[in-house]
Amino acid sequence: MRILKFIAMQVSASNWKELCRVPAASFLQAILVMSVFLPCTLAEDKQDHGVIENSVGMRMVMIPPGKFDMGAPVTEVGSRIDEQPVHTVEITTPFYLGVYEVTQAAYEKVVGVNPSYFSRTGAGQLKVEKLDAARLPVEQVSWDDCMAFCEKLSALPEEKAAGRVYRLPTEAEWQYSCRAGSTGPFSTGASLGGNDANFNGNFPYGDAPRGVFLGRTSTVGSYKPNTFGLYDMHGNVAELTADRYGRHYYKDSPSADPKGPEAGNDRVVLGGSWGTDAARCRSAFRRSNATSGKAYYFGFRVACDVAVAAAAGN
Ligand SMILES: [Ca+2]
Repeated sequence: MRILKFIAMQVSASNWKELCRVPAASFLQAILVMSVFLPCTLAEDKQDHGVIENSVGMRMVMIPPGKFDMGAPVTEVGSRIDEQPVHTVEITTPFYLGVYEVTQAAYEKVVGVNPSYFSRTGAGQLKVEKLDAARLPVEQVSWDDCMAFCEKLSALPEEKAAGRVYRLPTEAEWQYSCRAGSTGPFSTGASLGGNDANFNGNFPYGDAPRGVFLGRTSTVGSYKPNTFGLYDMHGNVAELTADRYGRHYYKDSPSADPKGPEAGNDRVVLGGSWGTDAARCRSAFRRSNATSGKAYYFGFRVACDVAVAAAAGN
């Protein structure tokens, strides 16, 4: 069945005619060859490097525990008071994190609506008319919308059966994942240019040359991933996290698995977006947003605890 499904996916309506001209023997030969190699390829693709794929096609990668220096020193160009002091933080347990920002396709499958500005029917449709909008990140979502998405996704029968409970990553989990072992301003090093991420390329960072300004979101995974295999941590849509925002929180943050201040109305948003300069896409850059606030440059990615997924045999 898997082979037939794969063949059906590869053969579009436009090339059925061509296929019908292929002699039956050759066609059967091709099926036999694919039946040997294809199952291995698909199995490896789904499990390689700790990546899993859930029932709505979202890919999640396992992030290992570890220590990192959170925040940015005063000497880092663009560093702000709320990124200081730099302090060592330990992420004590592994977790899964979305390889991509949540796409419009995934959001619509789970919630039933697509609020995105840069979508097939959104106000910014002309900007993305030549793109497959399903693979663009969802935006115009509030923190409350993200929580509702996680709740609905976790309640899907297949996800419940797999024991996967979704949530937003904490700010520390997000920055740790964004850095992926790097210590400078970006996971790409000391500079960020138009070939590295989707941001306003008129304002690159470090010695990177000026690049394009798309003025819109881009297909998730269009730029190189970091060493954890995560795409678009810098730019595209800025990402909402679980934590409340505290301007001076880093001064007395716990060193293990910090979860943000206990009180406050605003939440932390990270990574910059298609509309910001490169400095606001730095690993340490943080900003706040009201839980009900929406914008066409805000999106999110989801986390899932490994212990929960592992207990269900994943
Ligand atoms: Ca992003």
